[in-house]
Amino acid sequence: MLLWPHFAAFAQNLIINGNAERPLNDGWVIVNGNWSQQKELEDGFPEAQDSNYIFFSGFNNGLFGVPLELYQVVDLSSFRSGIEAGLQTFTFKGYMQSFIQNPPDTAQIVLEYLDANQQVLQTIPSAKKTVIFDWFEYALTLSPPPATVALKIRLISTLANGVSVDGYFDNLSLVAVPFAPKASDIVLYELITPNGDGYNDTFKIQNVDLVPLNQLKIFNRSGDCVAAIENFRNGAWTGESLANSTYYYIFTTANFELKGSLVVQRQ
Ligand SMILES: [Ca+2]
Ligand SMILES: [Ca+2]
Ligand SMILES: [Ca+2]
Repeated sequence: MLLWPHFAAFAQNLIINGNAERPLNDGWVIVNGNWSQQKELEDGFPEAQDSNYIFFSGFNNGLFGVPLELYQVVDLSSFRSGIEAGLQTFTFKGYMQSFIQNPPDTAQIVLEYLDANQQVLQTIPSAKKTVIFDWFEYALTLSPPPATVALKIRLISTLANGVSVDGYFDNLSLVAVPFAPKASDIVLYELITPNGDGYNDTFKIQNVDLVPLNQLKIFNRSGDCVAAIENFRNGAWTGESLANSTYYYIFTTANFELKGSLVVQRQ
């Protein structure tokens, strides 16, 4: 009997300490500036968007126009099979505000997709916001390029006025959007030539990692089941003791079933 996966019904925020309610060395890295938790409503600071604290890059008199940066790298490797298949999306949301000055200091969020070598695959910068009196909600849906294994979230505050750098941030979240793989996302190869030459030596199912709980059954022309594999993975199965012939498969997942033919050809 097969047990099918149950997707979590709640949306988990993948960002550590995304609301500045804990010290910023919990989850965040300071590039430059005096970033800290700022308690809301003290000394003219705004009300927090979430709970009691906001991200504040500090007092930096004279650093006009110098971007001060705080960042966090979120590991997305556990979503890799869905990202590689182009099916996994994420929702990002964050809030920005500036102090009531004219001109106001700026707040900007820059997102970067990183590959396994920490190289930047794509950069998504927000506008440099100067919203005062209220929080600006910055929200977008992310579709990472296939090689993505991490997302770098950069908070950048730049001084335009006064002695403190007042681009504020609060309540940042990154949530994976659940998806159910469809039959069209899965492709079964139709030929095995198990002779060790490196070509088609094992049976392959494209995107099989999207459906880790599955069942593969192989039948001969008489309809006898000659092989049954629970939770098939690529790379191992060479057709075992099957003689040269055409066979038929039924590949079963939680949501669909695929049927087709399979040729085993040993030279
Ligand atoms: Ca907060
Ligand atoms: Ca200022
Ligand atoms: Ca071969």
